[in-house]
Amino acid sequence: GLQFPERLNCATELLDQAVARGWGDRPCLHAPGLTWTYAELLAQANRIARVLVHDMGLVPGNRVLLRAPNNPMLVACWFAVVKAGGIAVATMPLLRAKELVAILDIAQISHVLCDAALAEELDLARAQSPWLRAVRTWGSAPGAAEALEPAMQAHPSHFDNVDTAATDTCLLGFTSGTTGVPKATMHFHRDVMAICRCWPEHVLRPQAGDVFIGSPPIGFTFGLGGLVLFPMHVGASSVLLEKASPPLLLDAVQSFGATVMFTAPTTYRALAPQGALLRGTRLRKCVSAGEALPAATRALWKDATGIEIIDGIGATELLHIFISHDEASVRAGATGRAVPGYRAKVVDAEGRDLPPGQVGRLAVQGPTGCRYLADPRQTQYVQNGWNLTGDAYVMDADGYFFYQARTDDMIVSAGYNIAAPEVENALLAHPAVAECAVIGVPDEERGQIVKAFVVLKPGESGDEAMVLTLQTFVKQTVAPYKYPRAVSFIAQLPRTATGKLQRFRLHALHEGNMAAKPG
Ligand code: 3UK
Repeated sequence: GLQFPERLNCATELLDQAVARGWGDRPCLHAPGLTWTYAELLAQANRIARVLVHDMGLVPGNRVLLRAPNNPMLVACWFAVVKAGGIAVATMPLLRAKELVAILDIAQISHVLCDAALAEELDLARAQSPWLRAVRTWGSAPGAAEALEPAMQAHPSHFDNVDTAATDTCLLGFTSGTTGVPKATMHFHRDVMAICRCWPEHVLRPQAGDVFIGSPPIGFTFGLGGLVLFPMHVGASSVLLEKASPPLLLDAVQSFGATVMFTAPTTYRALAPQGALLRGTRLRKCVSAGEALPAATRALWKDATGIEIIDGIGATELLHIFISHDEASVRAGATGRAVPGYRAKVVDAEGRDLPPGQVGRLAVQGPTGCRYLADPRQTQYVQNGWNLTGDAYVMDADGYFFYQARTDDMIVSAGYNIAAPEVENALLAHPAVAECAVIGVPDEERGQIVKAFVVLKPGESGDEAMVLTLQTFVKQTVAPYKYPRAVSFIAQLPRTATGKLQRFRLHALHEGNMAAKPG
């Protein structure tokens, strides 16, 4: 089992100890035109920690909002906060003032460290916060008020980390908002070390020479783990990209010689046509999380690059991945098995265990788990000591878990249970389809019907003939009653900043269209 001492600061373990172990001269973080060694990152983090404590009045337990695209300074700020015993609240770069106001309020943020490139929305938000005491910005014009760098230069580059308890909170993760209302999850120093030990040691098995890369923001715990914590835990390095659209990511994998990539299924689909360019590069491991990985996407990527994707389901509430598989134990259509350290099962509506083969709610238990910050939804997520992730899964006799849908995305049509992703996967296999999303919409006769929103590949036309083609195609690959009775073509799907489909927006779109129709 995982044992941690009573006093533990995860910044000490991951950063100070890395240098103490003799990794100081190893590369730690890369960005275009820049590499920081472990020793350089430590020195930067120490100076920032001194600014936080001596200039900004931070005391242990204060919450510090971090706002930046993925870059080395963001990582230095994250460690500075944790070193000083504060609570890091890394946020999604795309958030606007309105969303920032909600976070400043929910998390009772007292301090902010912000990249000047993203200061505008913060300036709109900060006036509305009663808790905020001090802000520093980096990368601003020389002489700017609240500039971080001159303050850093006024301090020495050593700092004695605050002696925190293993069960002190060190970070707040905000959930990605597929349903709109954000929740903050609390995680301890111990939890950070636990996720470094579980999935990476048993599934990813990275080495010191690995170069990590990927698209998820550090404000999303998928990115924090994959691009910061996991590489540093083994003395490897990580490439941080401020913009990581599929073509930029592809270029960066090539130019930085990346070996381990983290991204979401949509990116693998978008990159697959150029995937052959990755043959002969150093890339050897590709991780997918955030959304279910369709079997067709796995096959597409394998054909293009020769690489078997490592799928894994994680959640902000559990901090990182808890069901996954390595390249050698892929089972078609399955997310994988419980990561060593975690237990997973499928339960019915009353929380009773279901046998293999039956669809139910996924329940997970392990070294990390959900602690919402002052939110009544805590008792929905954690019941009888098990975390209910809101996903419908089925387990086979060997303990492999097969994703069905979000519990809310099970469609009941004329008495049939239909999982939206199953229809989506069937549609995705058609060569004209680039992306698609399926919802259940109200229907007088059948209760609900399956409606598909389809993004076509360039050059395809969304006419009546295409609707028929797609409907016929689905009927040929899955049970005919699952075919989409309504098909609507759209230019792009609504997604969260983490790349997750927002089905609630499609429901709103459908209702809007219905209301607009005369009669
Ligand atoms: C869904 C998946 C099927 C699932 C996350 C890795 O996604 C992360 O956290 P979020 O809080 O969302 C959690 C929900 O997303 N999901 C994620 N991965 C998969 N569904 N297959 C997958 N591989 O509905 C889950 O409940 O945004 C992912 C690491 C850290 C994370 N926070």
